[in-house]
Amino acid sequence: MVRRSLHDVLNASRGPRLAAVAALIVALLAAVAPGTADAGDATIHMVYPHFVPAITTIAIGQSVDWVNNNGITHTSTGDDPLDFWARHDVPTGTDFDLAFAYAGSFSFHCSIHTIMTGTIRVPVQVSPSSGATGDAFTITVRSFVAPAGFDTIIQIKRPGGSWKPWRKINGQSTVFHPQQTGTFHFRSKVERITLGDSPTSGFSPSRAIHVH
Ligand SMILES: [Cu+2]
Repeated sequence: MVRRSLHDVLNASRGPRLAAVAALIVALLAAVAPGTADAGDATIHMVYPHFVPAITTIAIGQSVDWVNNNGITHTSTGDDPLDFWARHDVPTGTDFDLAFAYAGSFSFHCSIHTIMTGTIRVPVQVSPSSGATGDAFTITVRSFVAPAGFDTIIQIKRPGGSWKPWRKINGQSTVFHPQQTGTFHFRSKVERITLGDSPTSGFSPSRAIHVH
């Protein structure tokens, strides 16, 4: 009966039916588009004694979803002393979604099974990626909406040189005007300015600009 009715439907009015199917597909795609679902931009499975994967790379402003189907409770806890995020218990069958507004490297662990460790890596962004001396290159280190209480420390590696301190900012981005040709690299980390010992994250993955 099911097969026959489907056959009848397909032969009854092919044009309108195909349009309806196309509309349904569009609706389904919209339902699973990034940002509309509960799932994050990247998924970390909590599987004792590991976070899988152990290292996750996302863009500034994207989110990570810790998913636990392991049969036991785990936690997602930002490492001391930065404490970028507090312990969050994730019972089996549940998940925990967290957005990262800053570039940097953020290590975490399970507070229940401390051998479970992982890292979220958020690269700096550079735009454009190539240009001429004197051009304006924008180095972006955080999203528009970001938790307060953090500065961003930016380092630069000039052509032929090593990593050197460059700028400390509390905004989204800063502009670089190269005075020489070659490849320049940038990386950054956050500093928690509200704590006395000013703990920092690890440095972000770096990004390069090519000046000709
Ligand atoms: Cu655990």
